Formats: sequence, structure tokens, C-alpha cells
Amino acid sequence: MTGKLSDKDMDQLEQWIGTGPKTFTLLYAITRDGCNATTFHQKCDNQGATVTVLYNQQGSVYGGYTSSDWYSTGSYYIDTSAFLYQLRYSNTPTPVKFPYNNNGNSIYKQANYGPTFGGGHDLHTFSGTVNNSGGYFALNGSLYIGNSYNAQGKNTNQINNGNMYVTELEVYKVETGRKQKPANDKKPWRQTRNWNEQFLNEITEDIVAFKPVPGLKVKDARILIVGPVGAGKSSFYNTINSIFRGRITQKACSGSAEQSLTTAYTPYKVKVKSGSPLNFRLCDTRGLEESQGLDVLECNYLLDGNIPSYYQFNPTTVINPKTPGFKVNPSANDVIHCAVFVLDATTLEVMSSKIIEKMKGFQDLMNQKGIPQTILLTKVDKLCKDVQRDVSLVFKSPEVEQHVEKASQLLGLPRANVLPVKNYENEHDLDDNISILALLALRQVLYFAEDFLDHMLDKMDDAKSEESE
Ligand SMILES: Nc1nc2c(ncn2[C@@H]2O[C@H](COP(=O)(O)OP(=O)(O)OP(=O)(O)O)[C@@H](O)[C@H]2O)c(=O)[nH]1
Ligand SMILES: [Mg+2]
Repeated sequence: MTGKLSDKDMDQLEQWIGTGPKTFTLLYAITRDGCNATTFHQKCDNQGATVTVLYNQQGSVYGGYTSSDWYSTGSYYIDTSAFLYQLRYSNTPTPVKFPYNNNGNSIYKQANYGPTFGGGHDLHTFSGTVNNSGGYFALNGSLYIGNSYNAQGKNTNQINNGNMYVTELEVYKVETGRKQKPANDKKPWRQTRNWNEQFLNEITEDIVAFKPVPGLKVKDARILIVGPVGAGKSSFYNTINSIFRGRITQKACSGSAEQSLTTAYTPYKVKVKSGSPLNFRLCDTRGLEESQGLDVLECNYLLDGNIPSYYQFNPTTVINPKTPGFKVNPSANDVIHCAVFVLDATTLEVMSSKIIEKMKGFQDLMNQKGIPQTILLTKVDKLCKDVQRDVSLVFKSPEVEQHVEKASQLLGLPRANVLPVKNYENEHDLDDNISILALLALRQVLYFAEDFLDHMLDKMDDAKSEESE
């Protein structure tokens, strides 16, 4: 049982305690353990810092924190870091901390008492046993803040709606530091192998071994990277390049600006440490803007391989066959074999309809040409604290799952084509989990490109055999 306290409430308490990240573990809950002072002491004595939380029928949440042990010997105690607090009043968030005011004792530890704060008892939760009255507990304690704690101008009614009837009372142990994998016991929404060094090596080897279908005379698979300004297109290339170089690299310019930072079409190579290039190109493009930049015509030229490498996009004028360098007769090497739409997971909801329309226009072209499409859903670290702490929890995070669903609906692509990623952006060293996630996405993209190339080969073979008939 994990308790009723939300992540947000824990964050607030953590901030009030003020000594860094904390882990909250449920020790005692009256609905589970019974409302009984002896049970409370059995579960909570000598456990170090704890927070007590009361939830009432009106939707108010309040309680107290102490950094000192509970015990049963019957004595007052001064804990200057103790405080009382209010998190919600009648279902409305009203976070207020009521600090210890240096007046007398802040805690009362007694065998027959539940959690009790303050010399005159600013908050006395209960004594003895209180029975469940069918959905609530009519606690026999009291709340009157002002003796040992500063009430910050609030009266009792504004905190507990004038009653001590609660639906739940919980006590959490508060420990310094984060739990390693708090979401680890959840079932993944997308199955992968166990994330470890061996898995990382296997995906890396798959990618290094990737070769475009023989017989097509295609040297590199060309992956087109498109998407709104600032979505993380260039960062994805940097992420992949960093993994293969074995250190953080920033070959592609990335950052934030109102207009696209990337101004040229760059079919980036990825090289392994020895310097030999892998058999694909990540083709970075200028970010999509509502009224200018890459448009459908330009996208068509990109897909067909007409646009020369390092071409500087002109946001106001679209390239045309007369533009110097325009490849009038592109080869199978120049065409795009798979398209990746890069979408920032944190801005899916607010993406402008014009940009979505633009991407759908690109998709129409890709569908006509049979080019496979995927979505790279970036910045998933910003969606969920668990993932931010530990990227290997990405497929267990309901927030990421919801955003994958949203992205798949947005562009009408199967959920399996939505690949969550956290790019290297703030790190100075590689992290196996970040690398695994990025390589999983890249491998999938290369598999799609392989399917396209395979289909190209089938078409060529069929055409040849029809000619010879
Ligand atoms: N937290 C986080 N930040 C990211 C991630 N990916 C990219 N960023 C940040 O987002 C910003 C934009 O990233 P870029 O890679 O420049 O985006 P872009 O799509 O190439 O943008 P333009 O070239 O301007 O169109 C940078 O500040 C990156 O550090 C990610 O996965 N997580
Ligand atoms: Mg860029």
C-alpha cells in the first residue's frame, strides 16, 4: 500500500522540510491498521523523521512533521524543525506551513496518544482507540494552532472545517534521498529486454551491423528528421553521435530560439570511435514554422533527393530547379528512406494547428511515395519525475504512455511508431539508460528504412522480370 499522499504533496512537504530530496514510506494508516495509539507506536516509534497527514470528509488535508523519533515513554520534547501544515482546504490547494514558534515543547510522545504536536497540544490527533464509524473516524483529539506553532492568521475552522472527523490518518517515514526505482514495480506498457550493459551492447552491434539492402547500390540509408522549431532534432543527432563517439559531442548546433537554430540541410554521418562511418545518414533540417520555412514543395524536393547537402534554407524563398546545386537527377542514394517527425512531448497539447497541417501535408507526400514514418517523442524526462531520475522507467511511466497515445493520434500513426527519447542536453557524461532509449529508437527507424529499401528492391526486380518477359 502506497498511501494517499500525492507526488505533488510530497514535493511541497520536501520543500518545507528544506533539507533536500526525501523519500516517503507509509508506516501507519488508520484505515489499514486501525485507529489505536498502541498500534501507532508499534508502527512508528524509533523510525526517525515522520510526517502525519489527516484527510477529512470535506476534502481538507493537514498535519504535522517532526524530525524526531516517536516513542512511548510519556515526555514532552522540543524539536525546533517540527512544523504543522495545511495542504488543502475543502479540496482547494492552500499550502501553508505553520512553523514552531519557540514557545515550549513542539512534540508530545505518550503511549496512549496518537501523533501529538505542541505543549498545549496545537494538534492532538487521538488517544486510546477510535472506531471506524462507517467511512470516517470521529477522532477524539483537537486542533488549536497558536500555542507552540505560528497559525499564520488562520483559525481552526479554516483548517479542519471545525471538526476532527477524518476519513484517513497516515504517518510516513521521511528519509533523506530518493528511492532508486519507485516505479519499478509497475507493469511496462511496452515490453523490452532487461536494461543492462549487455542490452546496450546488443543494440549498438545491431546498428553498427546495419547495411542498406545489397543490390540497390544504396550506400547509406537516409533518415529525414523534421519537426517544429526546438523539438530536439539536432539534439537527437548529437545524442546518437555522442553514443558512438563514446563522449558527449555537439556537432549540430542546438539550443532555443524563436526561429530555427538549424538553417542548413545536413545529412550527418555517425562515426564510431575508430572513425569509420555507419551506413546511415541523419538528415537534419530547419524547424517548421507557421508562416515560413520548410513547406510542402520543399519537403517534396527533400524526399526525392533534389536538395543538395548543406543547402542553406531560405525561410522566405523556396528552392527551385534553377537554384545552384539543385539535384535534377538524384540517385537512389539521395532519396529519403524513412522520415522521423520529432515532437516535443511537453508541447503536444499546444502545438499550433498550422504546424500540424504542415506535417500532415508532408505525410501525404510520404504516403504517396511509400516512405515509412515515425515519431520521435523527445523530452520525456520533463513529463515524469521518475523518468527524469531514471530513464529506464520510461516504459513504465503512465505519463509517457499517455503522450505516446496523443502523438500517435496527432499524426495518425500506429503507437508502435512513436519512439520516446530523452536526448543528451545537460549531461557531461554518457548514461547507459539514456543511450539505450535513443538507440532503441534509432534501431527501429533503421528497420523501417530497411523495409522501404527492401520494397524498392522488390519493385526493381519485378520491373526487370516484366521487361524480360
Ligand atoms: N530536457 C530535455 N531537453 C531537450 C531534449 N532534447 C532537446 N532538448 C533541448 O531542447 C532545446 C532545442 O533542441 P534542438 O536540438 O536545438 O532542437 P531543434 O529541433 O534542432 O531546433 P531547431 O533547429 O531550432 O528547429 C535545446 O535547448 C535542447 O537542449 C530532451 O530530450 N530533454
Ligand atoms: Mg536544429
